[in-house]
Amino acid sequence: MTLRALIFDVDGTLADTERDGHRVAFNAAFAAAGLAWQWDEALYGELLQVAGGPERLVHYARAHLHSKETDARLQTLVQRLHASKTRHYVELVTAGALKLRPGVARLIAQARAEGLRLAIATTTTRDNVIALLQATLGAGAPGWFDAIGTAQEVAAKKPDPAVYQWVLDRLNVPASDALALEDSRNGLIAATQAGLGCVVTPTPYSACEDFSEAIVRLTDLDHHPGKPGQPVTLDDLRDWQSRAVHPPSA
Ligand code: XBP
Ligand code: MG
Repeated sequence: MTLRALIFDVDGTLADTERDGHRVAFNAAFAAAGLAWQWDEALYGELLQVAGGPERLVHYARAHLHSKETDARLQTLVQRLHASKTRHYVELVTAGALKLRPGVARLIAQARAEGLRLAIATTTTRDNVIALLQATLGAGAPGWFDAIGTAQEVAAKKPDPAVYQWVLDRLNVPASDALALEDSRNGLIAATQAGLGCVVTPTPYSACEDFSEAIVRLTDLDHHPGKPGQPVTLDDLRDWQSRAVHPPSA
């Protein structure tokens, strides 16, 4: 078992995108459409249990607003709102509103220097991923990733493992030779059901979720749970992957 590939989730893992990125973009889309909908931080935390923006919108309309629209009419509205939300999100990200989480750029650089393959497995929209990679890592950054699995490549959203299976097929690497990095329970379930070991770096939104299946839970990639003041290195990831045990939580 050799570590040959790192597969990154995007939202919450590469960057803490939800509260100040996706949520803000959803609200901008609601306002632009003349809707009085408003997702505050607490409500958005609840809505995050539903993976995927379009699915989240449908859930909100049905479960919170008790919408009686037909499925077809609701889908039309949701598609229009979601396209607008994506434009607002890309604009925010391109303007530099979101930063990578600690240690992400360093580990990506280290992985590239040591010849590991890189991939993305996310439920979000492809345009959002490309914009985030370019705004934070540079115009050529999407080309560093051998597989970018998004909502455009795979319809089934996490916790379904389909996006991880798609990425592993593309990489042509067995799950035992790759590691997933996630921030949420939905993501952890998707990765582990695809046979991957998974390192979890929760966000404030996901901090109370159950991560018992994770190889390790970290505050972030710049804080090694067992070595105070030390960052997490590729060797640490190799070590955790090979032992597949649960080191102490940060
Ligand atoms: C993230 C998501 C995404 C974003 C919104 O989950 O659920 O849907 O919240 O993006 P994960 P879209 O990090 O597990 O991939 O609106 O483009 O779907
Ligand atoms: Mg995530």
